[in-house]
Formats: sequence, structure tokens, C-alpha cells
Amino acid sequence: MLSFTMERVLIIGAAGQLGSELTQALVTIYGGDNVIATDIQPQALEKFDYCRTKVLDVMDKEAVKGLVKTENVKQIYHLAAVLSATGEKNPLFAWQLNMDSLLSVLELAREEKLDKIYWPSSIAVFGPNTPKVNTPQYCVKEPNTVYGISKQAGERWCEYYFQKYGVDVRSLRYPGLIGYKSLPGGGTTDYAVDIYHKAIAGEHFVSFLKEDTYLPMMYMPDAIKATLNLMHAPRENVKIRSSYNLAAISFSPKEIFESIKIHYPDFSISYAPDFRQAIADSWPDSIDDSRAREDWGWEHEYSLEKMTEDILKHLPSYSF
Ligand code: AKB
Repeated sequence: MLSFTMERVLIIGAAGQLGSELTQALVTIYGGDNVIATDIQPQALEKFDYCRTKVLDVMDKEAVKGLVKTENVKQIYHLAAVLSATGEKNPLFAWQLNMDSLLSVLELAREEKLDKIYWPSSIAVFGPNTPKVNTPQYCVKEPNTVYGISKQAGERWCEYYFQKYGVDVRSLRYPGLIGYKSLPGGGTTDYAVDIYHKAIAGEHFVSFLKEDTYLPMMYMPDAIKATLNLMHAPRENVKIRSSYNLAAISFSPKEIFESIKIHYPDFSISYAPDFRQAIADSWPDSIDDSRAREDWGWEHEYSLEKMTEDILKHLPSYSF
């Protein structure tokens, strides 16, 4: 059994899709007194009645630094970001938020000699010239969304801070994450969350991606497991300091619809692709994550069918 030092953990952007579930998992490990969930929106923090909370704007460097020092924080999970679809609506703001916040967290880690930093990257680092099937860890990237450009640059900065200053920063290139405990915010893979809500409400679903658009995806419990496994792996096992490819399942809107229709036979779908189609078309269909499997023993658990069954079992009675 693994044992963990009871360090103070700060989560920035805790109320988002990933943070909502990761915070719960971190509290199970470190205890509610040692986990500080922060977000820019005060109401969004109300759900965290099992740990400490604080309203925090990640762009306010002095506030982040003050909190880290006064609370003796040793680990930061920096999750705040503008995602792919929202980023295209305000590219300069997305760049500023995604880059400035990462650089200030990395600088803080260097100055205050923090133990570990977690920062999520994404399949958005890949672009139209990337090999589409079984995309390797190392290949041409050339992302064409501002979100993808910020993630690629962020990966370079993570590796730089590790090589140059020894900052123990760890990162995963998440595929589209699917969970039922929070609503997604501004991603291209969000259709695969919305579709379950429509099925349960007995409504018709209009997909903003074409029926045969394959994207790499992952059920949230697998994403939480991967994140914690990476963060608790011995330092020497974490051999990639930019960001690890990570994969579980790959499916199209038609396939996820069919997996739901087995349980909701009257459910219906139509397709009305919008600007997000071009983003999805620039991303891989599937990912080769063999380095994560070799270096720190990554294994996913959920297939599309198993994920659909689990979501349809829990979502109808879940209250937001
Ligand atoms: C998005 O669609 O923007 C995100 C991602 C793949 O990083 N879910």
C-alpha cells in the first residue's frame, strides 16, 4: 500500500470539469484540512464543503504567492485554462490566461522550492500535419488553435523549468474527458458529455460534430487515476517532462449515440457541424500512450459501453 506525506495541496481552478472530481480524490488522500480548493467564482466553491476553499484569481500573482507562503503549500495542481472552443472566440485572452498563469506558477515553484506541480496538457497540442492514427509521443505538432498553441508552448516551459531549475512538474496530454459530476466548459469534445444529459431529459440531440468524427476520449475515473498515478510515481520514473500522451477509448458521435440508444431506444440524433468541426478535424483519431504504460504503469479501465452504463446509472439522480 502506498503512503503519502501529508503535504498542503493547492488546486487552482478547482471548480472546473477535472477539478471537481480531482479535488474529491485529493481530499481522500491528503485530508480536507490539507487541500485548498480555489476558483475565481465564489459560488462555484460552495460544493466543496469537505475541504478548505478560497476565492483566487490565478492572474493575481501576488495573491497566489501570498497563499502559497502563508499556507505552506507544497504541491500545486494548476487546472485553470481557457479551452479550445472558447479560446477561438477570444484568442489573445486565452493566450494570456493560459501562458501567464503557467509561467507564474512555475516561477513560484522555483522560488519557493515547491515539491510538485501538476499542469494538464491536451491532445490539442497536435495539428493537421500530425499522424492521425495512434499518434506517437514525439511527432510533428503544429497546433492551429490558440488553446493548442498555448498547451504546446506550456509543455516546453514545463520541460525547461525541470531541466534548468529541477522543478518537479508533471503533465498529461488529456484526451476529451467525460464525466457526469460537472458540466464541461468550452471544449470541442464537450458534445460527448451533453449527449448524456439530452438522452436522460428525453430530448433530441444535435451534434456539432459530423457522425464519423473520431476523437480520443476518456471517462473521468480513468483520468483521475492517471493523474494521481503520475503524481505519486517515483521522480525517476517520470521520464517525460513535457507531457505524456494518454489514451483510453476513441469513438465518433454515431458510436456514442448507439451506446446510449441501447438503454434509451427512443433517443434520436441529428448532425449540424459548426466551427468546432475544423478543430476536431485537426486533432488525432487515436493516441499511442505506450510511454505512460511503460514508465509508470498506466492502464485504463473503461470502454465506451462500460462508461455509458455507469453514466446512465448515476446521472439521473445526480444533483448539481
Ligand atoms: C477541449 O475539447 O478543448 C478539451 C481538450 C481536448 O483539451 N476537452
